[in-house]
Parts: sequence; C-alpha cells; structure tokens
Amino acid sequence: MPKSPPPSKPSNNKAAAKSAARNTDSGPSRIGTAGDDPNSRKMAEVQDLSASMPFNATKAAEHGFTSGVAPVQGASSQPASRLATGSTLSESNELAKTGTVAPEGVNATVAPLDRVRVDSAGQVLTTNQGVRIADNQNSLKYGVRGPALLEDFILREKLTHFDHERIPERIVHARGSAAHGYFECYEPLSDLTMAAPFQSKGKVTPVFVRFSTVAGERGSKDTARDVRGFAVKFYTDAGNWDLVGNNMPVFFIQDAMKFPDLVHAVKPEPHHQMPQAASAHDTFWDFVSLMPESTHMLMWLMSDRALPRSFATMQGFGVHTYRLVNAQGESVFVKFHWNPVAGTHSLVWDEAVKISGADPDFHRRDLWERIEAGAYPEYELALQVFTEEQAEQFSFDILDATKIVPEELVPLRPVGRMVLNRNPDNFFAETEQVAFCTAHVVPGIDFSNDPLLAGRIHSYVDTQISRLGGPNFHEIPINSPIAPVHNNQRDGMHRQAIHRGRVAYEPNSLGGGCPFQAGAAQQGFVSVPARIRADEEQGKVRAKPEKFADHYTQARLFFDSQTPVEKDHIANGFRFELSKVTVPAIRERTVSMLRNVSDELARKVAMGLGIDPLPEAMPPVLANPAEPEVTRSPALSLLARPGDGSLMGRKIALLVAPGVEGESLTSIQAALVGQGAVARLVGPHIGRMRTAGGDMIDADASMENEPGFLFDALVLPDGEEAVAALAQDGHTGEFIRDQFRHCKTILALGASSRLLAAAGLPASMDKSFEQGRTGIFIFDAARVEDAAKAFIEGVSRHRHFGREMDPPMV
Ligand code: HDE
Repeated sequence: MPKSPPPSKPSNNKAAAKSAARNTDSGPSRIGTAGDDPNSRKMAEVQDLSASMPFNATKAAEHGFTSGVAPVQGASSQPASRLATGSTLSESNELAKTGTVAPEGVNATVAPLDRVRVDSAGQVLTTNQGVRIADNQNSLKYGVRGPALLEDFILREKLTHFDHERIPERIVHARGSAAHGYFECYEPLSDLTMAAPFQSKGKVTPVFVRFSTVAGERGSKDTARDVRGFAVKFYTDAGNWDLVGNNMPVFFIQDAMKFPDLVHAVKPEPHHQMPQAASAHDTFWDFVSLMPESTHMLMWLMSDRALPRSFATMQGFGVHTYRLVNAQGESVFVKFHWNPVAGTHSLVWDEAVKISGADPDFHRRDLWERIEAGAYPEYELALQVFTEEQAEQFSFDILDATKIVPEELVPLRPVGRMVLNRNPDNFFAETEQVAFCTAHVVPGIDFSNDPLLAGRIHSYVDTQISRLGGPNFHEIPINSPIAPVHNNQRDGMHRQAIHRGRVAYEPNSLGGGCPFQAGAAQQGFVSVPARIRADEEQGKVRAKPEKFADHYTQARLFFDSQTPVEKDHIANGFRFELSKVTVPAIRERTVSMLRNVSDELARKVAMGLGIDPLPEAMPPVLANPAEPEVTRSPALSLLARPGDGSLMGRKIALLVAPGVEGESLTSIQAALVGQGAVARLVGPHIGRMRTAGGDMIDADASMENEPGFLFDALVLPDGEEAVAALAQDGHTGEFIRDQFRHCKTILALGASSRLLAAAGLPASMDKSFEQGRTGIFIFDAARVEDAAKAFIEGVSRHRHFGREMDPPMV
C-alpha cells in the first residue's frame, strides 16, 4: 500500500492568504496565517466556524417514535465575529437607502404596523419612485391641443397602478369587516395549555378580527340570511394563532371532500348568476336535502342566528374539536366559544330584507361606528374542556362538525375577554389583505382528527397563494407575526425580507448552524402523537365513523330547545326559502327530512308551501342512534343571553318637525345619550327647525334617508304643530309601522299618541300600550323622566315579540 503523504503545513505567507481571500471561485487547501485584512480574516473565521461542526450532531435523533415526540434542539455554533456569516464585506458602507447592517438576529419585516404607516400631511405628491410631480392635472401632450405622448411615465405609472388595484376576492366569506383589539387572559391555564395567550393573569395579546358572510360577493349586502364568519388572529409571543370560526357551532358537512359541492350549490347559480348572497334557490336546497347531515346546521341557518343585529351581538365558535396541550405534552380536547357581553340579538327577516336595500353596509357601519364612539364590542372566551376518555363515552362523535357538545354535558369555562377597540386605518391593506389560516397554530394548541378540519388546514394557505399573489403573503404587514421569524425560505413573488449571509439551508456550518431547530426544550411546535386506538380498524379507507350517520338527534335538540317565537321564526325561515325554490320535489324532499326533526315544524313548513298531505319521513341512515345525554339545552336559545342590557351602540330615532316640544325632546335625548345610545333627530328633511318654544334644533337625518327599520327604537315627540306635520307625511306611518312590526320599543309623548292610531296600530292594543306591556309606551310629556326610564328599560329588552303576528296585521 502506498504511504499517505504527511499532512502539509499551512502556508504562513500573508500575501498569498490575502490574494486567496479575494476570490469567490477557489481557495487554498488549508487556511494558514490569516492576512490582517478583512477578506483574510473572514476566510479564516468561516473555516473555524465550519470546522466547529465536524458532523451533524443531531442526525441520530431524527429516528424513532420517541425522538419524534420530543425533538432535540438543533446544533449551532458561535462565530468568532459577524464577519463569517455576512453576505458581503461591503455591508459596512452605509447609504441613505441601504441603511446599516442587519441588526444581529433580527428580522425587521416583523414589527408593529407603525413601520408601514403612511401620513402625507405637509408632503408633496410624488411618483412611486419618489420623483416629485409638478402637475397632477394634465397628461403630457405635444402642444395644448396636440396628441398625448407615450413618454408620459407619470400618467402611465398612475394608470397602470390603478388598473391593478383589485385582487381576487375570497372564494367564500368575500364580504367582511374587521377590527383590531386585544385578548386579556383571566387566569393562567398552564395546567391545560402552553399557548402563549393563556400563561398569566392579565396577559394581553393583540388580535385582528374579521367578521363576514359566506355566500355573497365582496359588495353584497350585510344582512343576508347566512352564517357569519368570526375569524380571530392572535398575534401571540409564540407566533400567530388563527381561530377561524363562525357564529354557529356546527357546519353543513362532515368531510372536506364535500366543501366545493356545498359552495357551488349555495353560490349564485352558474347559468344566470342569481341570486346574490342568498341560499333561497334550487341548487342549495337540492344539495342539502340530499345531504341529511346538514339538517342540524339548517336549523341554525333558518333561525334568527343567521340575521345578527350586529357583529357585537353574536356568538362565535371554533366549531371543530381542537386540542390543548400542556408543557408535559398532555392533551385534552377543547371547543372554543365567544360570548358577546352585549348579548345575542338578531334582526327579524322583514327588517333584514328592508335594511339590505336602505343600507347594505349595515353591519360594517355598526362595527365602525361603535368603535369610533368608544362602545367597544366585547366578547368572553369560554372553553369546553374534556378528555379523550370522556369523548369516547359521548353519544355523538366529537370529530363530527355537525355536532355540538351540549353545555349541560360539558360546562363552559370563561378564560378571558376580547375587546375590539381600534378600526383599521385602511380597509384594503388590513381587512382585505388579512389571511386567516386554520394551519396557524402555536405550541399549546393542536388539531383533532376532524376530517373537515384536515381539509381546512390545507385549503387556507392554498387560497392565499392565488388571492394574495404568491407564497410571501405572511410578509404583508397585517399578516406578519410580532414573534420573530427566521427560516431558510427564500424568494417568491413580492419578497420583502433582505436576508444577510449566504446560508439558506439547514444543516449548515457556514451560518454557525443558524437558524437552528428549536427542539421540544425551546418550545418548538411538537404535534400531539395522537395514536389511533388499538381497537379501531387500521388501514387506508374512505369512510365515516358510524356515529356520523346520526343526522337528526341534535337537530331535534336544537329545535326543541327554542322558545315558541324562535320556533315560529325557524318555520318561517324554511317557508320563505323553500317558497323561492322552483322544483316542488326539492321542497317535498326537504319537508320529508324535517319530519325526522319535528312533525310540528314539518307541518308548519308544509302548510306554508301548500304541501298536503305531509310527505313520508325521509328514511334515516342510522336506524337506532345512541340515546342522547341531553334533550333540552336552554343555552341554545338566542334569548338565553340577553347581555348586559346596555343601550351602548343602539340607534334610536326621535321624530321631529317644526313646532316640536323642545324641552321634553331634548330631555329624553339627553337621557338616552347618557346611556350610550345614539339618539338621532329624524325630520321630514334634514336641517334646522324651530321648536314650539322658539329654540332652533337641527335634524341630522330624514325619514327618507334613514327609514324606520334602521333604528332599534322610536320616540314620537309632543307638540301639536309637529304632530300635525308628521301626520301629513306618508313616511311617518311607514316609520311607525316598521317599528311596530319589528317589535321594537316605541314611546309616544303627549300629542303624538295620535300618530300610533293614524299608522294603523290595532286599537285593541290600547290598554297594553298604556301599561307598556308590548313595548309601546304612551306618556304625558310632563312625565318625561318616568317616560325615559320606562322607555330605556323597554329598549334594553331588545324586542317585544308578544305583539308579533304571522301574517303581520300592520
Ligand atoms: Fe372556510 N374557507 N372552509 N370554513 N372560512 C375560507 O379561506 C374552507 C369552514 C371560515 O375572514 C377560505 O382565506 C374549506 C368551516 C371563515 O378571511 C377558504 C372548508 C368554518 C373564513 C376556506 C371550510 C369556516 C373562511 C376562503 C371545509 C367555520 C373567512 C378565503 C373543509 C369553523 C376568513 C380564505 C376571513 C374562509 C376553505 C369550512 C370558516 C377557501 C375547504 C367549517 C370565518 O380557504
């Protein structure tokens, strides 16, 4: 065997080292005495850094189940100085644009939004290249009457940018409104979860919340009958956590495979693109009546839950079962609930239809105005926590998104509150560009095996890539976390981070191993090793667990738990929607499905649709479902959560006309405003008018531009002349009738009680009006203080359904 040559001595020729260090394409076999220049020092330090990691020390830990559940921290090494890891030696040459060297270990693209806020006060107009624009009125032409010139880069930049101002809208939930705020934790939950927002009492985590409808397009009405999205992005210390929920706790389908079918069925029909933002059409009811698992969700959708009064008065739900995981890796199942402090309040259908014409932005406006007025929407977060062993005993499957866990079975545990206290500065930059993803979880939160959730974990990232133009949507300011971001992902459309150094892979020695994997010890995300139970059949399969086939037990639980008024509204919801269906077979199929929920409901719906006799009940898929633990859940009624009764954010109309009694009017207005209500003077037209006492008042709304159904309650003023003028105006009767029909609180002061009768309100109710039993109060103007008290109490009860009639008498 030939002897190997003795190791060669490294050269100590400084000049040679210097020139070797100035090449990017070759180098000496060994690094000897370094030159005293930066190039040689860098070469030597790179060699030392790389040599400090002679092999991949964590390779062995990549194998085996045990290492899989407790990953080790990645190896890293400290360079002698920052020379070794930089991209370029010239980084120390500072310029106005380049700025300084990247601060060590910092990704400056993640920081509070201040880094991208713009205010142009006192500034001159420029192009996007920062060139000052001398004339923003005219294009460049060859002579004042001559042809426009192609060289007009200012005009072309302006038009090109304008041409591309729109981006694709969300495929579902396109219509939405959002606000910033914070989540505050009541008490540490570290026994249950290591999720950052729950680690200490009083811990505050910033949030951005987007509410939405599902079916309508971006410009569609707010008050459609629809599920509302309730998506919360928590900017936690440990990364972004998105809880992308709805205002109903169940969903139409059980498996992601059916989502495109559901959405195709509910969206406007493909041949004529009608109807907009409505489920009341053939394809939706054709699909759901062939999908009996949707029955439970249909109960919610036909109820007033689908017509919230405000985003501030609806609940939110995570829908799926998730997991909480503590630092020991122990996990429990959890359901998330958001409960509004203002209570759950809804519109009625006739009102929602009218509002959508007069103010399609009703919910967006309400959210914006509440926040501007300091009446911040607030919700309590409550958890339902249960173990895997408990879940196995339930009569339903907790992986089935068409099932709830009744509160009577697993009580709600309040854990914190969320306050929305800041409107976005720019709708597009924030509300439109925000990208929620169910895949965004943080250590301490994990998924269950719900097959609907699994599809969502894929879908949201995928949809953002086309909607927001590439894989770097996480760098858009509203989406970037406040937690540090460091990885080896590079490039792609619209990349903003400028990464220092040449390392974009791992493992590496040239970057000292950085960024290195956190491992379990450094709070890296470790999935719960949820094992499939040994007694469950193993193997690849496309099928559902048997309990998923119980389609009606919980639909019945929901219906049976409603108050009589709510039951009527549900029946009317079905009646309306199915009356818009053009194919009788689809109506009948739906009624036959409803027979499995309640014959009372099926009969009412059938009667409203002229279906006689009742069709046979649809054969259930599961003949003998398990006995439910709970058959009545009062918590499922909207009326179970009246809220704090506050008038904050409520809109009240005070009708005025010349000759109105000014004193009682201003006194009642002051009392209402004192309670946080928005009490507006609504006249035959806007503008100033003289009161009976000779003072001037200014109506800021008119019965034409703000019709009665836009208000939560109505005050009719005293003053003979004003009442006479109002009685002459056809709008007054409509205003009062809508308030009456929608069961809102009405106060008539002094002379204005005449207007009630003139509007056609039933005289038989006079007695109860006087007693305020039906939410209609008649007071002498001299008793304005008593009147205000009674009226405020009436408004805080939201609606007075005692006077509701179907069909309406007025
Ligand atoms: Fe969504 N859903 N979804 N969804 N969803 C989207 O993501 C999807 C589901 C929900 O304000 C999309 O960014 C699939 C249930 C909300 O920006 C898309 C499935 C629940 C929002 C998508 C579901 C939701 C979305 C469209 C079945 C209640 C609005 C744009 C497997 C828990 C978020 C986007 C916002 C938006 C997919 C079912 C709630 C296409 C595949 C169940 C609140 O990725």
